Amino acid sequence: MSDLTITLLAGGVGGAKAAEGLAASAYSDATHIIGNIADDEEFHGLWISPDIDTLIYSLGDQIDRERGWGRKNESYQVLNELKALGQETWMTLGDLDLATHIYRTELRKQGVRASHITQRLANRHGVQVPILLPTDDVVQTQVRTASGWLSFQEYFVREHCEPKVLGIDYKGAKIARATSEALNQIANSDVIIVAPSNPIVSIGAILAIPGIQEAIEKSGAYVIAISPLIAGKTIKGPADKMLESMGKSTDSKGVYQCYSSFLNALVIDDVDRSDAPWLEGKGLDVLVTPTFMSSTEDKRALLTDVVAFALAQRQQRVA
Ligand code: FO1
Repeated sequence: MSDLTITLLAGGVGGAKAAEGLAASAYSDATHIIGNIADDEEFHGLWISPDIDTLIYSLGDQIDRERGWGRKNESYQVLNELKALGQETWMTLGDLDLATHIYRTELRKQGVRASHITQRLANRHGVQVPILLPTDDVVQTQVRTASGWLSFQEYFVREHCEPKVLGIDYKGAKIARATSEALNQIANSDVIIVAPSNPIVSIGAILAIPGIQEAIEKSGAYVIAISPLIAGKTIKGPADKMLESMGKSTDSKGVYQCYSSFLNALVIDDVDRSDAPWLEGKGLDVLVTPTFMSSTEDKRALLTDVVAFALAQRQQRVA
C-alpha cells in the first residue's frame, strides 16, 4: 500500500481515537493527520494547543485514558500553588503537561513554526504518524452566548457547555495562511477521512482556513466522514448541542449538511441504519457499522473497515 495516501482531519477526543485506529492499522504508513488548532488558548502566560496535544499524547500512549485529555500518571503541584497564589485554575494543567506548554511557548517566542514545534513534541513521544497543522497562524474558535462571546475553553471547560450556543466565530481564520504541508497532503490524497470530531468547532475550524476546503473539493480524493453522533447524541463533547444551535439537525443529516460540498460517504452506527436511504438519496455511499470506539482493537477495526470501504467504493466510481 506504499502508493496509497490517506489524510485524517481530526480534532478532540473523537479525532484522537480515529488517529489511534489508523496508527494501529495496516494503513499507518500511508496516513498523515491534519489536526485542529482553533481550541488553542493562553493560560498562565503559556500557549496551549489542546487538540494537538491530545493527538500526540494519544498516539504516544501518554494520554489520560479516563479523561481523554492530559497526561497519565500526572501530578498537580504547580497548579495547586497557582491556586494558592489566587490564580484561576479551572483549566486543569498537570505538571508534565505544563512542560509541554512551557516548551511550546518558548519555541514560539523564538519564532519556531507551530508545525515544527508539533513535530518536535511528537518525536519526543515517539509518534510515528505525521501530524500536520492547517495553519501556523493563530485561529481561535469563539462561542457566542446570551452573556456574550466566550473562548472555546471558557465555553467547554469553565461553563461545561451549558450556555446555549447562538453563534460561532473562527477568530483570525480569514487572514490565516494554510500551510503548504497541509495543502500538498490534501492534493495528493487518495482518501480523506473526517474523524468523528465536532463538525462545527473541530472540523469546521480546519475547513475555515482559506484554501483548505477548496483543496479538498479539488483533490479528487474519496472523502469519507465518520459521524460523531450515535442516535443523535455525541459520545463526548457538545457537537449535538452545537449542531442544534446552528440550525442543523442533530443526526446524520446534520453532519451531511456540514460537509455536503465535498463528501462522498458517511459512516453511521447500526442504530442509525434508518438514515441510510436519505443519505444515499443525496448521492452518498453509506457504511453502516458499529462506530463506538473504546479499545484499541475497536479503533483499529473501524478505521480499517472505513479505509477498505472507501477504496472499494472509489474503485467502483473509477470503473
Ligand atoms: N477538558 C476539560 O473538560 N477540563 C479541563 O480542565 C481540561 C484541561 C485540558 C488541559 C490540556 C488539554 O490539552 C486539554 C484539556 N481539556 C480539558 C480538554 C480540552 O478542553 C478539549 O480537549 C478540547 O479543547 C476540545 O476537544
